[in-house]
Amino acid sequence: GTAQIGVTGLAVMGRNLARNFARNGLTVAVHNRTAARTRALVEEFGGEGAFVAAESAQDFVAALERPRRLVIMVKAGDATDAVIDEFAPLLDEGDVIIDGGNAHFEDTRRRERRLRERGIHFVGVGISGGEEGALHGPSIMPGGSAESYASLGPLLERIAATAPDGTPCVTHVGPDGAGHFVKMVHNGIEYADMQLIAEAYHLLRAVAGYSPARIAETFRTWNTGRLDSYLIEITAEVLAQVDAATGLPFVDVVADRAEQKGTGRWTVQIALDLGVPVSGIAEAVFARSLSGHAALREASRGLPGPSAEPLGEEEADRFAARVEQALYASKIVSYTQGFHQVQAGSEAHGWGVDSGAVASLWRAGCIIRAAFLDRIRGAFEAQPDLPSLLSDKQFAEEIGAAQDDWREVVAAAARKGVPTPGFSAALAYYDALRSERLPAALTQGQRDFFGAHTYRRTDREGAFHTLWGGDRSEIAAD
Ligand code: 2AM
Repeated sequence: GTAQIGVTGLAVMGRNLARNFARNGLTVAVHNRTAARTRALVEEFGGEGAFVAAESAQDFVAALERPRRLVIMVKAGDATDAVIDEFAPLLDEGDVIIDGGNAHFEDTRRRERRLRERGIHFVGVGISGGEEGALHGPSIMPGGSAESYASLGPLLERIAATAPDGTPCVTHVGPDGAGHFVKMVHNGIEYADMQLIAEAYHLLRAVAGYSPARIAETFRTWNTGRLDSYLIEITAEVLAQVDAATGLPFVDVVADRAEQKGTGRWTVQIALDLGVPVSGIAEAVFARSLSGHAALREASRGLPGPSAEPLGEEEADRFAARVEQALYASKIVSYTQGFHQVQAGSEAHGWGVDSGAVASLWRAGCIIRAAFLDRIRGAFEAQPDLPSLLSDKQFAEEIGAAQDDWREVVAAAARKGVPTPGFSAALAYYDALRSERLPAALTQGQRDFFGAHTYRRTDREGAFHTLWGGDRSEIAAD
């Protein structure tokens, strides 16, 4: 075969990825269960580059140069296993199967183990950037063996997004499921970013009394500063949109029930297993879930709240500036939590993930791309063992400068009855981390009281138990 890479599964993501490879000078074998899609791709886009259309699995495999590199782009789950089962018997030792779907990293680990026994490399790759990214340059998060990356990496570099400094947004993240894990956390951070932006909008609307068009302008201004990011940019577009049918702002005619496909939920589930406090991501997942509980919301509509008079013009503008501070500070916390989870996953699985490299490949192509990520990359580069983003001098200074306004905004939200679970959780995380003493000491006392769970002391080594039901003296417990 002559094709350097093959793509099977030619729905829009697979088709765009195949076109991206071809447009960048690679010969691409294309295949789909239903051959009509393969034919359609070549008919419509055949002029963009060198495609080899294969109708059967055998033809597809035969079209690939060795070691074969075959990208699976089907819906994550059973379909992935079905396609692996179809192709694996046709492959040889040293061939590489690449799963570009949104697989759960534990599935990727299982598939990698199974295929490794047969000498086949299995590379789970997180791909972010949606349809447009797949075509014009996504952010690519490959896991799998370092050996497979040696041959695959140069091909991925050709199609990846390019960061402002010219670096392609692809790096070998780590072995087996590391790529899909990092993609999962990316999506969790995306949920948190979106929630924080939604809260900023809600506050500007309900507290400052701004119109959607005015808020669009505000976001456009913010997008020229430290919040410069894809999500802020598209938020301005969405807020400026006017519904053609009614002439109303688009946001006012869209049903306020947020949906989800599950990667945010996975992030939180895994975080719970790892014991990582990703409260911002969790609040974002819960906020979407709450919005969808129509009956519960309907039944609660009559509950009392504060009076909702918007601020005067001048006060409103001052408040808007404070919201920018609160948004930025909360965003720093979201990323602090997300990178904590990346490191916790890396340690649990022995992946050796480099946080700076992860920040680097999120700088372009993906949904959370932002100027901010280059600063995170810089922070980890300057200090690779940075215990937390909040320990970085610059971020600590910025969040310190924002904290007064941040508190004002959270307080105003509470007074005005605007729900800000993201801002509030982020502030609580910040305050908890900087606290000298936490009430966890009291929690330990309670646990010892009802369950003899024991506690440790600040002044002596060892575990202790107080005889709560007896004379309340303390005994050594180990
Ligand atoms: P299809 O065009 O034959 O339906 C998204 O659904 C993509 O995944 C489509 O290209 C689809 O192929 C493919 N797909 C879904 N389930 C599949 C399976 N079990 N085996 C092979 N391809 C599958």
